[in-house]
Amino acid sequence: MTTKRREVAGIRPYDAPAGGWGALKATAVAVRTQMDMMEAPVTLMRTNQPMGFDCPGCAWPDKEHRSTFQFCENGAKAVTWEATKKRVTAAFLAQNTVTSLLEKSDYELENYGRLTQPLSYDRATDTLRPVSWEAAFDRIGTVLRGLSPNQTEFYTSGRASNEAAYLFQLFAREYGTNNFPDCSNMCHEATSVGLPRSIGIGKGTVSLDDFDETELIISIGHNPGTNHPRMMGTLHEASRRGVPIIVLNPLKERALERFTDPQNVIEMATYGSTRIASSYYQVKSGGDTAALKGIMKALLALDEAQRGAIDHDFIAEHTQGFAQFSDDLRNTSWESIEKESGLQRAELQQVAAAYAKSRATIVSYGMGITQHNKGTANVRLIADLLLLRGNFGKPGAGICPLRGHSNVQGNRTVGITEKPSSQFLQNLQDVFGFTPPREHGHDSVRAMQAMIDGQAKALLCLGGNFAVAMPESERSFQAMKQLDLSVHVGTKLNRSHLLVARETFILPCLGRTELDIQAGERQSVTVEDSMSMVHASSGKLKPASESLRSEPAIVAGMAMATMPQSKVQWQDLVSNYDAIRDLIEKTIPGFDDYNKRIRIPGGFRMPLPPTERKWPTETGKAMFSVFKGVSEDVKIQADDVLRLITLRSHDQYNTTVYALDDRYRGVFGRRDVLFMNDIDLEKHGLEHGDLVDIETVVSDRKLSMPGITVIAYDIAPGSVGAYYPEANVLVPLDYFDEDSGTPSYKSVPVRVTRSDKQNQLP
Ligand SMILES: Nc1nc2c(c(=O)[nH]1)N[C@H]1C(S)=C(S)[C@@H](COP(=O)(O)OP(=O)(O)OC[C@H]3O[C@@H](n4cnc5c(=O)[nH]c(N)nc54)[C@H](O)[C@@H]3O)O[C@H]1N2
Ligand SMILES: Nc1nc2c(c(=O)[nH]1)N[C@H]1C(S)=C(S)[C@@H](COP(=O)(O)OP(=O)(O)OC[C@H]3O[C@@H](n4cnc5c(=O)[nH]c(N)nc54)[C@H](O)[C@@H]3O)O[C@H]1N2
Ligand SMILES: [Mo]
Repeated sequence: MTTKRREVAGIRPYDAPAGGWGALKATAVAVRTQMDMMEAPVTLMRTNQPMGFDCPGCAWPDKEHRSTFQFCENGAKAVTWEATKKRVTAAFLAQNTVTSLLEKSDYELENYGRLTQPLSYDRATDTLRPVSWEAAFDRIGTVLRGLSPNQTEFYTSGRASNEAAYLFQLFAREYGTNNFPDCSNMCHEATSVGLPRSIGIGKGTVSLDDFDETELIISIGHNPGTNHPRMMGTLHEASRRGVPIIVLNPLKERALERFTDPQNVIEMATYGSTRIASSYYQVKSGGDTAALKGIMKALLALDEAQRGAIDHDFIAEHTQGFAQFSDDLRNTSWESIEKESGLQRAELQQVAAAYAKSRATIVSYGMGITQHNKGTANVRLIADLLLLRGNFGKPGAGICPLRGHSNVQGNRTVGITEKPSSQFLQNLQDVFGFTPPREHGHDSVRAMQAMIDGQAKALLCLGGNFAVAMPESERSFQAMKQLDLSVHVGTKLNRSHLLVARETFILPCLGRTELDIQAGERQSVTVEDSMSMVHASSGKLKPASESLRSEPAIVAGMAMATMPQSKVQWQDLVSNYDAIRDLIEKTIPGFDDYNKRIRIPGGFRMPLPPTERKWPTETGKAMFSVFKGVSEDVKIQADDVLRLITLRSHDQYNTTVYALDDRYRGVFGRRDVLFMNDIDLEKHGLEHGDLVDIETVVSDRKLSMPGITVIAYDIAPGSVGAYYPEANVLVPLDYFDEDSGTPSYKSVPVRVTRSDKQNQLP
């Protein structure tokens, strides 16, 4: 970038490495603005410790939960945000109508602090008013009994514990529905659907030890410096061992370039840093399908030239479908691969050559792979790549999906799914004596469509911010208001709570960090991390208010009020969570000696057959996939159509915005920007700092976002980026992966034009 750019407010390059002193400073600010200084150090030290709570930040594991406190800036933000001193009081709510609160930003809403008592919406005054727990439960029960079960949607956000999630699915299934929209449907559903088809189980296969032994890491479509910060320690270590790290990502992400480990005294003292990516390929948004096919095509060519680039013995013994798979690769042209991926043949050949040399490879991936309308196919292509060299069931190798919410994987394991297996339903029937519904239910997109069509009448949310997380805000916000009943179990106020239905209840719960006493005993819950480790989590802080209840207690309260004749002993389960775990053990495989094993520090690992080269697929073999062609289904392709990526900033947790900076990308105090490559700026006749309008290219309706400041950024040409959740107004609800139902949040076809508002700039 040689040309001198105009100054744009809040935009300045951040030249420092990720981590380091910048991260320490940011942590201090988070603590100062949210927490009591006396409590903060103790609370932070308890994160991910044997007798402490599991970090609500991300699902990256810890070495046996025994390590000394691992510093993590964004983990600290997640903890301090929950352990804040700020409170939403009845007096505050009496003074602020729901209509006026809806004018506030997502950041302001949560920043009012913790919810302190159950609330119900009062239409006459347009305010949220305190209500007793019993009155709330009674009314929820009465409304639900008046509906047919399939008119109710049971939404889960992946922070809920195994115990709360298990009770939630039990409630819904005894009530009579499999409608389980779930944050996973917007996140790693492509993994949950794609991997079972390839290797027989929808989970990652690596452990932290594998990172110690790996010879190559390929990182595709995830941003660990922000979203899985504890992974940075692992990558840092690997890089220092000389392990090549190949990155495929349209954006230059600072943490994937270089990182200073705050635990490393020398690096900190000398202002040093470690390079992370050994090579960085800026694939186009949605271009991974083509890139992966290109790498594998090159690998086959290498093998033809000199046998040994692929593992023929492994393929013969353990897989099926190789012939069709390799035929398809041979028939895919380099021209189409280069065009769609935005990468050169020679670059993809380099990746193939590095891969052919490595005896143990890990591929890690995140939302850059799954949130596309070919997300499931993308995941399967990654599995294919690993199968080609037998990178399952050996040390240092495997697939590593980076999960989202800290217990999203556990929620799935304990039965939050709209497509339950018949065996699981039978187990419920045998143990509880009620007949669960067999027909499949709604995922997130289908639930929202049912709400828009008026088929769904009630929505119960175990956490989360459903309407804001979903695509097409205009329609999803309206759908919330059409409901007869919405119920939100949450810790902080958010927009979904305020998009009130005919009747709305907000039920405040204990957070992870807080002490949970039932029948006089301290309780712990359990969670499963990205590497299938299940362990206990137990908070110690004094609850934010005396009126809070635990998530299991709230779910049980609603269930008892809805089903007075229930066959489940809800009260006993709430009195002692061991009793919930006993039921999980009885109905779900892999939880043998559950209560015993979670009392061992570090917990235990769920079964992962592919790590022993066992493949619980229909054929008993690992399956290659065939992806015809190279591209996503883009309804409208034209020269001036760009692909929009919706992104998280460094200062946010999903719809929770902690602050307005995105330090590593050089954006400060604002979120109303569009990242664009210099080449595209020039093509569009735009300059860094111009005001633009974005419009989604859909045929039948207008989705637009006016008045955004376009800024020059090192992003693949043809791709642009804007922040989630603001940009959800642009994501079409009906543009999703058919296999997994995941919205295409990372490849929305858009046009960008100079804004009329430009003239109004000062
Ligand atoms: N601090 C913090 N931690 C979090 C979260 C948070 O919001 N804040 N969210 C949690 C949740 S629920 C989740 S799911 C995870 C999300 O963690 P990530 O998977 O890291 O999610 P995103 O921020 O959406 O970033 C996606 C990355 O993919 C790249 N990308 C976008 N499109 C493409 C593409 O087409 N191809 C490729 N190869 N790359 C692409 C983007 O440039 C970006 O670097 O993090 C979890 N942890
Ligand atoms: N455009 C676009 N949209 C996306 C994405 C994207 O990349 N781009 N990513 C998608 C992804 S990966 C995900 S996972 C979804 C996230 O969707 P959700 O999981 O629905 O959203 P969150 O923002 O994580 O939910 C925040 C709320 O959870 C509540 N909460 C926090 N802690 C607790 C707790 O301990 N218990 C309870 N009961 N409630 C709690 C608080 O009230 C808070 O306001 O968004 C999706 N939407
Ligand atoms: Mo997620």
